[in-house]
Amino acid sequence: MRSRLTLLLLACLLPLSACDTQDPDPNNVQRVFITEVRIVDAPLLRPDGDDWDSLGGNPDIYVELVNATSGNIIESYRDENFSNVGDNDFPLVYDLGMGLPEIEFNSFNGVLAFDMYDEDPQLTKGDDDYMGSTEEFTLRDIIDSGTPQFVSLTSANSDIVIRITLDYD
Ligand SMILES: [Ca+2]
Ligand SMILES: [Ca+2]
Ligand SMILES: [Ca+2]
Repeated sequence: MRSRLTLLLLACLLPLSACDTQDPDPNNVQRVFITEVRIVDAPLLRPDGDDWDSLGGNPDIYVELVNATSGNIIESYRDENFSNVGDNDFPLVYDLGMGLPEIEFNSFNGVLAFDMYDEDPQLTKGDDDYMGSTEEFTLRDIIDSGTPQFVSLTSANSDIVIRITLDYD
């Protein structure tokens, strides 16, 4: 009886420890979580040198994770923008799981990117100023590169830098 129980316990524990490994096998990833979105840098002036806001000055920054192929928004932080961002405010950190949910994926081939906006106090998102986008990426490429904990994404002219923190299951 006792040995049967031990076996049963072992059978339960083994899959758990497999899920908990620090260095997951890229061939065996079932789910990917983005647990932090960290805006390391952003353009604080428009490309022509003007302020993003005519009255308020500094930008009220938020990002959206989008499917770059379809344009569909996967996650928007418009309501959690960082207002009147100055040079000393970086990094701007969304610590997901602490009030905002982690972003979970179970398919990895979608082409993704972060779009950045300056939130403006009108009614619709179309009134916000588009500030730029990071490079496009796929979770498949990230997994195949060795399941890194951190990935830095930059815009073509490098004025946007976003670091994401990843967890694998
Ligand atoms: Ca504006
Ligand atoms: Ca502002
Ligand atoms: Ca604004």
